[in-house]
Amino acid sequence: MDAFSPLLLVSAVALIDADGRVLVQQRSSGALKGLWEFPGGKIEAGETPAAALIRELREELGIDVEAACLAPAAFASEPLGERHLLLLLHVCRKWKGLPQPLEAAALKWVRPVELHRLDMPAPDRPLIGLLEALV
Ligand code: 9L3
Ligand code: MG
Repeated sequence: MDAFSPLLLVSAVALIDADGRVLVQQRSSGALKGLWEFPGGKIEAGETPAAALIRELREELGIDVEAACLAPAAFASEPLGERHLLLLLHVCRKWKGLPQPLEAAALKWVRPVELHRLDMPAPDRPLIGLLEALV
């Protein structure tokens, strides 16, 4: 990994419920298996961050969100394995459907302060403080 490694753009969301808890999902395979992350995924060529997230949330959780409900909140730029990842975090308080672990090993709703105790991918970790301040 050096300064010229390709930058991987990833869009993610902190879904926040009525009790101020945040949804995290546990990755089920690959190098990050077992880690708890904010749901989302790679932004494909030609997609906006919001469009990528709307697609990913259907695929991963079976829920529908509207672009207007996705507020960009923060970003983290961190090395991850051989790549450098730019994680664009949104917050969302309104969606349709009940989140299900369609791709994840498990889902859980946690208070922002509890995120510190979870094993999260490097790019997700710097965003915990923001959620504590926001929720
Ligand atoms: N990633 C890290 N934190 C996140 C998300 C959604 C993704 N909150 C990392 C894991 C993969 C890469 O970004 O290395 C692409 O994500 P995905 O498309 O495999 O979910
Ligand atoms: Mg994903």
